[in-house]
This record gives sequence, structure tokens and C-alpha cells, in this order.
Amino acid sequence: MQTKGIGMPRSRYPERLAVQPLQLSVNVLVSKIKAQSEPALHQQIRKDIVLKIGIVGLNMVGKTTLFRILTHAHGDKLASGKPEAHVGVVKVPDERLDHLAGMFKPQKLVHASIEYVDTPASVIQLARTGTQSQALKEMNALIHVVRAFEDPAIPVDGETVDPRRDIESVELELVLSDLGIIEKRLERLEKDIKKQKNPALEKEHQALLKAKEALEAQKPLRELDFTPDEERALRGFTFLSMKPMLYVLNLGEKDAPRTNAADEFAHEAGLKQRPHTAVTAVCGEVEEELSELSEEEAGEFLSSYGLTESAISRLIRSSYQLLGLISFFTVGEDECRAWTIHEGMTALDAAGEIHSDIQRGFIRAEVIPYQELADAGSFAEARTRGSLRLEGKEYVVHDGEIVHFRHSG
Ligand SMILES: Nc1nc2c(ncn2[C@@H]2O[C@H](COP(=O)(O)OP(=O)(O)OP(=O)(O)O)[C@@H](O)[C@H]2O)c(=O)[nH]1
Ligand SMILES: [Mg+2]
Repeated sequence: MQTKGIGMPRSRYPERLAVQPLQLSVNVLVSKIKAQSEPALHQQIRKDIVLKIGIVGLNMVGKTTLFRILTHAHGDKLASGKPEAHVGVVKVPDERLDHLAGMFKPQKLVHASIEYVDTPASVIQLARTGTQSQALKEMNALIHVVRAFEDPAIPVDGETVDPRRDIESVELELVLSDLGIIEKRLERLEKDIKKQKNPALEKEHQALLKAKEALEAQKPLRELDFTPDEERALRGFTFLSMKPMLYVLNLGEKDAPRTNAADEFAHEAGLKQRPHTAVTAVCGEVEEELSELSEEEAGEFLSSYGLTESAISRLIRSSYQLLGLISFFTVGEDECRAWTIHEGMTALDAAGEIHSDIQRGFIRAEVIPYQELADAGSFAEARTRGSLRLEGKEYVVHDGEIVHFRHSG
């Protein structure tokens, strides 16, 4: 992001004064991304039903189109049962799980899932209004849909199509929203610190100053390294610029075959290698047509654009990875299932994901990487080949491992 803009006098942004008073919403999920290596936080994210990703962006950029494609192509029924709520649970496509299901022919197949929330109109307005901004704060990550398609029939914010400008203005808004909260809190905190010596308040003060300094340099909080202590002190604020961000370029139809469009753009816009930031591209119009076709027709349609896979599967996987999530599998004739955990979680943590009884009665985990089981073709053969390993509580589970827990529960 360029630094233009942030140096402007604050009076250019009088709207910021309307930021709502700080509401401490303790959503334990929100800050966990930064703390992937911290076991204590893993305990807290457990048992959370589904991870929520908010689809945001300026006006008429294709947010609802993207939401519709996601839920149509990979969705279950709308989570809330109310279509107007625009909340949909989407399965994380995983060919490995599909292959395992082919091997075990289970009665039930359960994919990992993510909840996507479509937000109306411009995220700039949302960030500025109290209740809406509170709704944004509940998200675990944001997808910022950026308009890259030209269409004279569709009005465009800012009058020209300019993805970099749009990214910068939304980022600036998130940064200013967080700064507003920090300034208010600091004012209060400094008064309290004068009245009483309290190490917890001092820690919070330090962490807020560090965050403030970054924000003033227009650096979003997701790019900052916080210590676990700082992390804890800031978690309750659910800062918007701290949320992992997936930029989705909504390409015009003529750009659909440009499979490296996202990569080129990320490079050009300086978005590569930024922490907790990813860029991908879709062509809303093409994908929308695609999601209505049968598998066979879809294949033909894709190849007419010179493409091999729908960008949507890639997008869902990117958002899953962006959250620092991995899957392990349990398999059997009754059920084949993908379980969602954070990178770095142990076998004991993973057991707790399934059931607290399994965790309590944990004896050993029988583990095999997906590819080895797929190559062996069955558990019996994998055993003969010596591919199954017995691991203890502290074993760190890897993406794609099939885990069978031996337990006394
Ligand atoms: N040409 C073209 N039009 C698109 C594309 N994606 C979306 N649109 C059109 O752009 C208009 C706005 O799309 P929406 O998905 O409603 O956009 P939105 O961001 O949800 O809009 P608001 O919620 O009103 O801010 C619709 O008429 C879409 O059909 C695209 O890739 N190409
Ligand atoms: Mg919309």
C-alpha cells in the first residue's frame, strides 16, 4: 500500500469522529490467526462451529455475485434459513477426501466448511456505522472483492475501474476505524494508569501504542508481529485491519483466461508476501454461468476459455489456508470426514476437536499421510507396508493425515 493519504490531516476525515464507543466483544476466534503457534489459544478456538468470512468491498463490485456462486457451487442450505440474511455455509472442496470416500464408501461424507457472509453496499459505509461495524468485527477474515471488470452499464465507485485505488481506500478506512478506537481507549487508559498501578493496564497501554504507531504509518495490524502477551491485550478489540485479508479481483470476461492475473496484480500492487494477505482472481460472470452447468458441460465451458478448473474451488481453499487452517481426516464405513484444525495443533488437540471423551481417554493416535493410504488402497495393505505410525499426545498433526484415535473413553 502506498503512503499517500495517511499523511492527510485528520480533519479530512470528520466522519471518523462518528466511530462508536469501544465495545469489548470477546470473540475468541478473531485474533487467533496471529497466534498459530500458541497452544493456549488453540484451546479457545476449539468447538467453534464454523469460521466466518465476510465478503466486503465497494458498491457494485460483485460481492453478491461471488456469494451466490460460492453457495450455489459448494453450499449447503443457507445457514440461517433466511435467504435475506445472506449467510451461507460452503464446503471446502478436497479431492483427497473425495478419493477416501471412494475407497471406504461411507454412509456419510462430511467436508470441512466455512461460513461466508455477504455484506450489502460499501464496506466504507459499514466500517463507519456502529452496528454494521460490529457485524464486521465478528468475522474471522475478510474477502475484499475488487472490481476489475469494465462494464459501462454498471456504475462504478470513483468513476473509473482502478483496483489499486479501491484497495488503498478500503485499507485506509479499516486503519482509521482501528485508530479511532485506539485513541479513545488510550485516553481512558492513561487516566486509569495515573490513578492506580496495574501491570495489566500497562501491558495493554504498550500494545496499543505499538498498534497505533503502525496504523499511523498506514500499516494494517495484520502485518504486525505481536507477542502472545500483546496479542492477548488486543484480542478483545477485534480490530478490522487485523483480520486476515483475501483480495478477490473480479475480472471481466475477456480476462477470464488470464490464470496468472492475480499473481501479476499482487506483484504490481505490492501485495505479495504480506503477512495474512492473499490475492486471487475470479471472473464473476463466467463463474456464475459455470455454477449452473452440469459437471460435463462445465468442463467444456471451462476449456472454451482455456481453463481447467473453476476459480471458486481455488478461492475457497485460499480462504481456508489464509486462516492458517489444515484438515485431518477420519475414515470408516460409517463416515469419512475432514476436521478443521490450526497448523501446529497436537494429536491431543485434534482428539478434542472430535469429542472431549476421546481427548480425555487418549491413548495413541494411529496416523498415516493421505498419499500413503491412497497408494496402499486399504488400511490392511498400509499396515502390511508398515505405513501406519503410532503417535503420542504431543505429535503435531499435518495437513492431509488420516488419524485414528485409540482411546479409553
Ligand atoms: N460485466 C460484469 N458484470 C458483473 C460481474 N460481476 C458482477 N457483475 C454485475 O455487476 C452488478 C453488481 O453485482 P453485485 O454482485 O450485485 O455487486 P455487489 O457488490 O453485491 O453490489 P452491492 O451489494 O449493491 O454493493 C450486477 O449487475 C452483476 O451482474 C463481472 O464479472 N462482469
Ligand atoms: Mg450485494
